[in-house]
Amino acid sequence: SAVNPLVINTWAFTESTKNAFTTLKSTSDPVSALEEGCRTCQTLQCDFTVGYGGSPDENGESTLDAIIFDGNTMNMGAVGGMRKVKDAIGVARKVLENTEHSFLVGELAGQFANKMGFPLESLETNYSQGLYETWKENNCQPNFWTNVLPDPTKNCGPYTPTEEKQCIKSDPILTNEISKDCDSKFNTGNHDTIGMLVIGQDGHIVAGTSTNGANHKIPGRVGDSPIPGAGAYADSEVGAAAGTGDGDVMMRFLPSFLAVEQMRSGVTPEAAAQEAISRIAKKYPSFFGGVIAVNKDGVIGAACNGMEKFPFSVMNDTIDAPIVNYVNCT
Ligand code: SD4
Repeated sequence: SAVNPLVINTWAFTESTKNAFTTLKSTSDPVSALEEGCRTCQTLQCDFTVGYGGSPDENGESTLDAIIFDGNTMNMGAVGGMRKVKDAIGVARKVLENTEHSFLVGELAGQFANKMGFPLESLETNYSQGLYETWKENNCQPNFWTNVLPDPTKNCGPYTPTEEKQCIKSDPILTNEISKDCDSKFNTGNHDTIGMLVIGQDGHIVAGTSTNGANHKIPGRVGDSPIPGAGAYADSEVGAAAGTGDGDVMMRFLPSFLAVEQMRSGVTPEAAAQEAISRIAKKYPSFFGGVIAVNKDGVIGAACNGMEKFPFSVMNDTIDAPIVNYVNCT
């Protein structure tokens, strides 16, 4: 059935929405639209959380995660912790279309990319270097990703176990006060992955993400964004969903898969997104994250937790430019 072609993505990344929609109109290919949309954010370094030069790990290196999930074929391509290649979404497409595999990781994902023609280059910038230096000067604080303190004599690692209770992001046993403090620190420039959902005129639905992950992560850490069913999921018979936020926690609940399955069972995209968020919040009340969802009729919904409002950007044929919507969070 013919639907109104549609692009929706997390946050107010309207340049991405616009470029994706323009590509969708000119190619009628949702995969190309999604790739172009996410690439726009990679190039613009959206909030320094997409593309090169952001979220340096404990060694100061930026690594990239991305996925494209095709809801027609139920095929996918993803990269996780990819080193030294800027165009993560472009490489994800190569994994999708040029291999029988689904997911390549790390140094070797970069080598695959290089064989496919992508240049190997440093992902470091003055900005990412600055984040890293400041964090090191601060004795590697804050660090939400370990439950032990770094050994100051060892240049931020390995870690020395301690009795002292650190501010651990999303630890359900934290008091609200500490948890809020964690949230406020965590929310400072440490989110905003792009997650995008595209519906073509012919009902072909594609979902994807691109991100540089989380600040000061332990090298090797991969978040939710490139994981199918966690960062993004699509089924052209039903709809699609994508998530953003505290990926270490969110991936445990496969929120994008859950939202799509909720829609399959007949609930609205809004209720589906809310169920995906609520399932996580039940165990991790202060977790930070948002989910966007769309059904095959082009009805959209979103839900969020741990922030006040969650913006997402939408474009279709009925409007001249992308519109940013805000959903109130639980
Ligand atoms: C991650 N989900 O790597 C990403 C970060 C993010 O909004 O989406 N922040 O955990």
